[in-house]
Amino acid sequence: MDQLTRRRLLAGGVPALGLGAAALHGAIGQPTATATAAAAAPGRAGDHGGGTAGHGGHASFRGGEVDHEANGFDPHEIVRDFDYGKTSKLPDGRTLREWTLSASEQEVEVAPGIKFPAWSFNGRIPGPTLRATEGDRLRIRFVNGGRHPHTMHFHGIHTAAMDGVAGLGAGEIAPGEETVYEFDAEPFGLHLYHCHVRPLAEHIAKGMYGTFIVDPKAGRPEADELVMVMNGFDTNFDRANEVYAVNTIGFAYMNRPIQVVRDELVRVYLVNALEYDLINSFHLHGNFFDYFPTGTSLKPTEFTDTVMQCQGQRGILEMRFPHTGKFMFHAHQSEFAELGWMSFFEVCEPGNRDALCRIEPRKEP
Ligand SMILES: [Cu+2]
Repeated sequence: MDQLTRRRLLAGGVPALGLGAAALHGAIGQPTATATAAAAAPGRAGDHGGGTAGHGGHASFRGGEVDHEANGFDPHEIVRDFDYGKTSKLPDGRTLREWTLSASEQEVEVAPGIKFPAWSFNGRIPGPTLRATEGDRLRIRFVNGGRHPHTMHFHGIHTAAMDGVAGLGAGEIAPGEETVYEFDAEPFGLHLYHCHVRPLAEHIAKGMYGTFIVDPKAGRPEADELVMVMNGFDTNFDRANEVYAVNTIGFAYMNRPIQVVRDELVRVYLVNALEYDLINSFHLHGNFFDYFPTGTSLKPTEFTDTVMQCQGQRGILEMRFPHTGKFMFHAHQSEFAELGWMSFFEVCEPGNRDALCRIEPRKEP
């Protein structure tokens, strides 16, 4: 099994991944993963070897684009998609927010031609970004539409019965079964949820995680808000990742940058959902940012251009770009960057948002 490692893939050019992964899937009898990149573009191996930026600042594993429509989700929409749930008022005046999340199984093209047999919440990876205000009552109906037991384990403060782990409360939710998790939104900050069924790393690495934001009661300053979940995919099931990304699709924001406006406050909710690698990081070019670890304080602890996060760690970044143009952000682990975790901000002139910067629509509460 050691004839195909990601380090050999890097050394030999990433396009080998397609064929290699397919061969391995056959060899070890893994389910439906397929990889068609090499077949789709024969003889071009090495054109974009290593997945680094090519002509015009584009990058990919071997050229081509991921079919977001076939995947059922688009990282360019996920990055500004916040789900406030269905809201109503409780007798005590508090806000009740309700969601339904379903676990399912689907094939996801995580890089051009590289398909991964994923498990997901609501058909997308990362799952919906659930957002509430400190003190709200939250009610999450979880339906297991997959073929394996799953749970939803939320970070935050709640009772043991609502912790979403085996043996407590509803425990593991069997295929076809459902449960309701209910608790208060506390503390304010940037949290996450994920499946907590063993083998834990596999359930998470399959794609069963999402962002959970609890806003402070007084809110945060107005900003262009982005959610970025750093993740990776072990496409040959050797407990090492072959593809790295923010919001699942390698190089998605290299090929189509995230557009922001000069001098406008940009706030990034950064979550590390990566498995198999202990540390991930976020490095910004041409600028610095304030960093709020776990988002639980309104005072930043650091003014920097690089933060690292271990598994499950997260934090809020706030920045303003003084200069227009394209600025990279990527993992400072160069190996991760070359395997997909490399992106661009494109900073546009204020007032020319429509002409120079087509900003994706935001979902309002
Ligand atoms: Cu699971």
